[in-house]
Amino acid sequence: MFSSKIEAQNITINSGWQFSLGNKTSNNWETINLPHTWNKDDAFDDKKGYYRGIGWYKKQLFFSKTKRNLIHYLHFKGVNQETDVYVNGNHVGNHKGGYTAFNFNISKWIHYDAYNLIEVKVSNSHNKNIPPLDADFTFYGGIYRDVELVSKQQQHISLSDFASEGFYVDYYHVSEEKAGVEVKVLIDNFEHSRTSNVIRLSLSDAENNTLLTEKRSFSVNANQTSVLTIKLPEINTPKLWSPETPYLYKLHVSLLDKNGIVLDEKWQNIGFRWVSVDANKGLFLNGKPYKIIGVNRHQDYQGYGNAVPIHLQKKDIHLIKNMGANIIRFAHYPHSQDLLKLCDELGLLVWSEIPIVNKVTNSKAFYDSCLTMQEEHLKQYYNYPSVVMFGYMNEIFLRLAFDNKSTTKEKEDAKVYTYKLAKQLEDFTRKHAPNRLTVMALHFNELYNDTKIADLSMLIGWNLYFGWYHDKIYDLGTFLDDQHKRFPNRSIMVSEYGPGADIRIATTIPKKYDYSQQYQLLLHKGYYQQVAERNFVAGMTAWNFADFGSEFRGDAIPHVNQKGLVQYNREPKDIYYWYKAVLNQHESFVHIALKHQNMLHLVNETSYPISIFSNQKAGKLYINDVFFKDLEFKNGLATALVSFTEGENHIKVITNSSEDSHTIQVNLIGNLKEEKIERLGINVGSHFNFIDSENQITFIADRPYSKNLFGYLNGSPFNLSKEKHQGIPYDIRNTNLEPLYQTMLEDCTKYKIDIPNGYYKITLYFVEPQLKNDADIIYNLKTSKKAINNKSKQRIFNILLNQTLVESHFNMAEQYPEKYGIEKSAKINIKNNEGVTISLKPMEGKPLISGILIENLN
Ligand code: GCB
Repeated sequence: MFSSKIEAQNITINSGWQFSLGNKTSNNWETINLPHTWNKDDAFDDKKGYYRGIGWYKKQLFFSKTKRNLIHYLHFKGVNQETDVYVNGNHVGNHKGGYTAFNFNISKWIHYDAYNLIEVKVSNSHNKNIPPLDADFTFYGGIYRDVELVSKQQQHISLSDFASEGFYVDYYHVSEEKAGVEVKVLIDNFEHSRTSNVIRLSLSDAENNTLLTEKRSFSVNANQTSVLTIKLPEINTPKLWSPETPYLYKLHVSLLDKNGIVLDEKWQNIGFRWVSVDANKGLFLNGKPYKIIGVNRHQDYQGYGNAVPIHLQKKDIHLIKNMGANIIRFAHYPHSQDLLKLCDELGLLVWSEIPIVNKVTNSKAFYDSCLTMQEEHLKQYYNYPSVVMFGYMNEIFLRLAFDNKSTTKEKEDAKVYTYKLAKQLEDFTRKHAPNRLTVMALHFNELYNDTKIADLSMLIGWNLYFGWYHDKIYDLGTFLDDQHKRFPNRSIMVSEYGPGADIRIATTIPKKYDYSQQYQLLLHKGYYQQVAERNFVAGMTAWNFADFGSEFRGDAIPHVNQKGLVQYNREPKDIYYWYKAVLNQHESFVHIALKHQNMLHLVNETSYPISIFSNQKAGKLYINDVFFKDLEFKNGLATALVSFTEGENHIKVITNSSEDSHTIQVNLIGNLKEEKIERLGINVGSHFNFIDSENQITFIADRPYSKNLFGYLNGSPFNLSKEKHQGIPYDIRNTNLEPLYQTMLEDCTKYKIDIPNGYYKITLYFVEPQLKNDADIIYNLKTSKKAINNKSKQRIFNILLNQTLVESHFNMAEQYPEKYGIEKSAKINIKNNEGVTISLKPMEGKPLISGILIENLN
């Protein structure tokens, strides 16, 4: 038989594609490699919206006639979000959904000993029949995962069952005493006659000793698929899989022809474990209570969009494991399967889900695409022992909760059809993945209880933002207790929580919504404590492992959701190390939390509190090589109020088995008049220091004026509305100093800085917070520029530096129709020890100011 001579192949065809944005006749082809997205840059630039439309890819593939007898598939691991594939001009298939894999059998369109044109049309346009419809992340378009050309013998393990591996591993009787594996294999026969074949299964341990081998002969009719279910005998005293001991057995599945020649083969990790939930006692792994603590993850990465090389993605999983987490929720869509395999190997439990987020469309087409997506998801991710939960919806009533346009009837209908879809998906998931927990994530709203949608899945994840979007950090426990009391049969966990944090923001008085790392620590510590105290809470997954792209957002970095434990480029924030101190008990370590600062300006004081994280019990703190204090770590943390001296200060912490150090330049500001001021930045109207890391300038927290220093003589911090966090003006154009502009002082007519005599450049920073760009417009390219036309909101003021008028009739609404970050600079000669007084003299409305920078020109 010919087929045994030609090797089946699996070739990655990532390089040298031609890509054209828009229509394929547009003739602006460029050569690119996969993975690729066309939204890598435009989802982060200043103008609102990113390209959501069509892109074309094409490539020539040569097929030698020696491969004529093989069956050829194009295997796409992920294309966002709708794909049409053509071979030599023939439409070979369409796939909907951006996060699951798909295969097309292209054999019948191939010309042998010739080049074949492969064309792929991709669209990331909004499509009301494909989830996600709406979500807090960017829907980057493109072929953003690998593409493979898979060539198989005429009989092979099926590639046509929703692009799964073609076999499904189930476990039976798993316990400490014994464990069994049952495998269902699908075999496709493309021959025009009935064939006789053999399936061989062999199970080996991690040391490669074969434990069991099983063979089964069968025959398949011409052009048919055979399904075989083979139960391997139980093995005794199996080594159980867990995050602590991720022991993996290996299954080898091979398909042979009647002469014993191998036609196809696959390998699969086998992990013996069992998981259950109890409404009172939380989650159980291998029969023991097991608190799950970990993170959510999005797949994109700074500079790459969603087209992230797999080696970078794998680093995420190592970072998460190294932090000591035992679970990852891959949010809000299936992530690369390579990562799931790594979770098997490293020992991380997995929650995997499909992207039905915020709302659903009441159409058959939408329901169908959700169910197909879940079928792909379950079948493609079925075999990973790390996957313990399959989910299908996230905060599905979010839009309904904020809907003030629909009628009561429309809202009632939405509850009904959403529930109906959830019920179908729940039943489907239970049926097709019987050994997994079903799970759903909800937001803080009674709609889920009222509609009873929260009673559908086996485990409920609450996404809770107490202490951020609403209420206070310690209100979490009250909420959890209340839920437990009202729904005593429901198993719950906290599936999301976390505040935004920016490494450029530091404060000694952390406050809700200030984006400081210090507030991030307060909130995560508080949640950890409250969850740890409650046995009925299965665990928690922080939102989010890393900062991620969300085009419509305006956090301290525009277009990025900054709730990450690590930054968008995966550099850890302080909080990552705190988690490591609490959770990682393997590698002893200590970390000083001041590392993002190499300058410290202390106004009228010499001491500053620092935090140190360690998984050790105790340590010693040295400042400038002199013993300063014994440290005792509680819940991973020790703090010390350190006295600093002017200039370079060396901080060192030593524990039994680890040490860390940091050098920081300290500027003690006691009497400005007596100091030579090179540069002084002030973050007007704010309680936090903002470090402009690009220019190495610290804008110091504001203060009321006191003699020989600086400060405001009147005014109060500006708030757009009563709800504090909404008071931060987002989406400021023309700057990357957002946090400097986002906080400001209103109604301040006089600001005094007692700098010594000299020649200075003074820069003042302003923004009109009431101006709107198109920040309200979410997820599309529509723009709505609304300047203030309400004259009563205008503010017009003159700006004076001492007695000199530097700007007259300054009117941001009139002069800058967009929300611009405005800098005004003037040079001034200060004499007679008068310092500088900045006067903002109102002619209409209340003046306001965001920042001041003084630079010595002498
Ligand atoms: C949520 C959503 C998540 C958002 C997050 C946030 O509850 O599930 O997609 O990114 O809140 O940061 O607001």
